Formats: sequence, structure tokens, C-alpha cells
Amino acid sequence: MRLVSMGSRTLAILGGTPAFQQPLHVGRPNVGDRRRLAARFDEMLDRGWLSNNGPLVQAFERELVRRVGTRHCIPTCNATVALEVTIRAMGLGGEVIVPSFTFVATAHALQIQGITPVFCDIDPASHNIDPARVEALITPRTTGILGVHLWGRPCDTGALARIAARHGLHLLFDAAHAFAASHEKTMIGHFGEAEVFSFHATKFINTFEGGAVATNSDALAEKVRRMINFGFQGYDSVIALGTNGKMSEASAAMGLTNLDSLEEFVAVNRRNYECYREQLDGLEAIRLLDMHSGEPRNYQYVIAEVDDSGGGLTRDELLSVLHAENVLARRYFYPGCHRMAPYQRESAAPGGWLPNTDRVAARVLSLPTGCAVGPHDISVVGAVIHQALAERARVRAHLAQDPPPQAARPLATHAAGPPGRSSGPVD
Ligand code: T4K
Repeated sequence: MRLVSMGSRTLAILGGTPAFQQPLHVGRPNVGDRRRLAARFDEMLDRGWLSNNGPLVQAFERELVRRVGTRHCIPTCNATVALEVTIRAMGLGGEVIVPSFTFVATAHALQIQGITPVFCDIDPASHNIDPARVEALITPRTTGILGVHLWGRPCDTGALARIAARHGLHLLFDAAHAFAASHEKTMIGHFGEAEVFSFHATKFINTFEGGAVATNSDALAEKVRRMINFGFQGYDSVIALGTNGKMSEASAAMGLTNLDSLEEFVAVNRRNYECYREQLDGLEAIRLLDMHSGEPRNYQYVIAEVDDSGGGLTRDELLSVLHAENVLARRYFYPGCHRMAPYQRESAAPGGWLPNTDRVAARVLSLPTGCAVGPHDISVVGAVIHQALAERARVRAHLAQDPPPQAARPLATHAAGPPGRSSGPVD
């Protein structure tokens, strides 16, 4: 793919016309064969069975187990509740060591049940929890480690397992990004005592909202199954505390339909990733995180690190340029959980004690990908980035004079235009 020439075009942030008429989003849903989905909905409505472990949820679970290979892969209403329930079912309490550089749901799943997330710094190369920093955080109150396979790139499961074993700690993984990925020839799902997937609308396999708990422990699976169904055992006997974490039949219909297209979605994501690499190749100020590993990955996230040390634009300046062009890149996961309101009191140390998290969170940009984004879109995004860096002095001067409101949270979905392919760039 060649670089697109934007001719003498003016950047939108400097008063030109946006490169895209409609927003180019991170996280547009991938949807498989709509006719198959409609047929599944018809069957579901004819059956009159919409929830409570219906046939579609059971079929979805069988398909998850077939793909992941764990003894259990229990569908849930979302990954956040799946994490909460699994944390409780595993008997975690006190303090749990977790990275701060993650979606806030990871920390919330602990804090909401009175467990203190103890934030650990990341390895700046992998963006994952740094095992070398875990042991220093262990106290008599520590009961477990919750690792996150950020961007679908597995964390150092071996080192974490050794630390957990040495200190008698539980080990759980937030695998929200890592469905269909493998690590050391083993599918994600098999590590620790359990791993939790997300099938949220923005994930490469979505069930509208959804998640799953993968585990090889029959005892843990039994507890989780009971807990996501109010603690019921049988029709009217409640034998434990529980909640409602069940997946609906409609979600399972979507999940089954999307699993049918999994290989296609991965191929699209991988193609998009390669297109970005080609477009951004040679730019010293932008480094794409390497997603290749020689093992299956879902390529769901295209992550760039913006380095302004050579006089280039900062991440937030580049984000402003992209947003003006209707390219709604995201600063996942800024500013790190430890700097968010519910956690600031635990992390009040001035100057920050998670230097790698702070540095990476200030540089990371998540770029639009998925089935709604095509190679031409990416070449236009690439051209905008090249132009912005070439005209950085003007961009800087403009932003200094007219700063944008705090790097905007993208518009609500209703402003995103119809689902499906983006309306494409303005040539
Ligand atoms: N652990 C980790 C590491 C996670 O990343 C997540 C979730 C979880 C746990 C918890 O999983 P769940 O409980 O959600 O299953 C989004 C998602 O809501 C969240 O699921 C995801 N991670 C996180 C990375 O991204 P937001 O607040 O950025 O979402 P939102 O609504 O701004 O959507 C992002 C973009 O996607 C929008 O700009 C437009 C597009 N979009 C979104 C939706 C919902 C669509 O085009 N269509 C849609 O239907 O958190």
C-alpha cells in the first residue's frame, strides 16, 4: 500500500475540511452473517426461551470450550461481573496486586467488594504488569495477583505463577482483550486459576454485552455457575450468595454468529495492523506496538506510542489533530487507575510511584480498526499523521493559542452514524 498524497490540503485543526465526513471510531462492532443472526433470533423467539441458560447459551458455551480447550468457559452478562464473581468465588480478600494500566473495570471488580487493589507498575516494553515489581508489594493482607493481558498480548504468566506459588497467593487473569490468543502454545483461558474474557460490543468477538469465565477447576466452575444465578441450586433452593450474571439468549445468538466469522475478523484486524505499520513505518515519533508473536493473536487493538522527545507532537496534540479530522483515536488507558478518583487516596504520592504507567499512559494512542475500517481509511489516517508531524510548529502554535477542551471523549454512539463501514474519507 502506498502513502496517500493529501496534496496541498489544510489540516482540519488549522481550518481545513475534516478528512472523514463521518467519525472513524475505535471499537465499531464486528457483526458476522446477519441472516444467520436473524434466523437464530427467529428460532429463539419461536421457542420463547430468552434467558436462564437456554439452548443458545449452552451452544455458545460448547463452542467456547471447543475453541479455548478449557474444561469450562462459562458465558456471563459481561466481563466486569464475571471478574467480580470469580474474585469472590476464588475467595480473594484483603489486598490484590493488579496493574494500574488497564481499563478501570479490573480495579473496580476488586474495590466494589471491599478488596484493595494494590497497583503494580508495568514493563514499559510489554505494557503488562512487571513481575519484577510484584513481590515488593506483597503484605500479610495480600491474597492474590490479578494480571491483565493488555491489548491481547499475554503477560508473563510463568513468572507470575512462580511468585503466586512461592507466597501461597491466588492467580487470576483479566483476559478481556485476549480471546482466541495463545501463549507458549497454550490458549489463553488455561492460565492461573481462571481467566475472564470480554465480549463487549467493542471487542473483536461481541455478544452485544458479554463475557466468560474460563477455568479448568470443576469446583470453581460450579461456584461461578451458582453465583451468576443468584446462588440457586435447583428450582427454589438458594444455597449461597449470588448475583445475576447470566448471559441472555440474544447475546449468545450474536456470539455464535460472530464466532462463525472469527477467522475473517482476525484476518481483517491483521490486515489493518499491517496497513498501519506500512503507513507509519520510518516515523521516529510514532512507534506501533508489535503484535506479532508467531502464535495466534486477535489483533484487536492497534496501539501507537507517540514520542515527542525529538521535538514532535505530544500524544494529546496528535489526538487533537486526529479528532479534528474525525479520526476518533482513544487514549486507552489514560491516566491509569491509580490516578482516578476512587483510587487517588491510595496513590496520593506526589510525583507518582508508577513511573512506567505514567509515562506509557501519556504516550499511548489506540487507533481505529476492525471491520468498519479499510486500507484506504488507514492510508488517509497515515497521511494525516505525516502531515501533522511535518507541520508540527503550526499545529503547536495553533493549539497553544486555541487549546481544545480536554481531549474529548468521543461522541456518543448515536452520533456515530449508521453501523457498518465508515462512510469513508473525503478524498
Ligand atoms: N478488563 C479490561 C482490560 C477491559 O478492557 C474491559 C472492557 C473490561 C475488563 C470489562 O469488560 P466488559 O464488562 O465491558 O465486558 C470500552 C468498553 O465499554 C469496554 O468494554 C472496554 N473494556 C473498553 C476498552 O472500551 P469505553 O468507555 O471506551 O466505550 P465507548 O462506549 O466509548 O465505546 C468505544 C467506541 O466504540 C466508541 O467511540 C464508539 C464505538 N462503539 C461503541 C459501542 C458500545 C460503537 O461503534 N458501537 C457500540 O455499540 O469502554
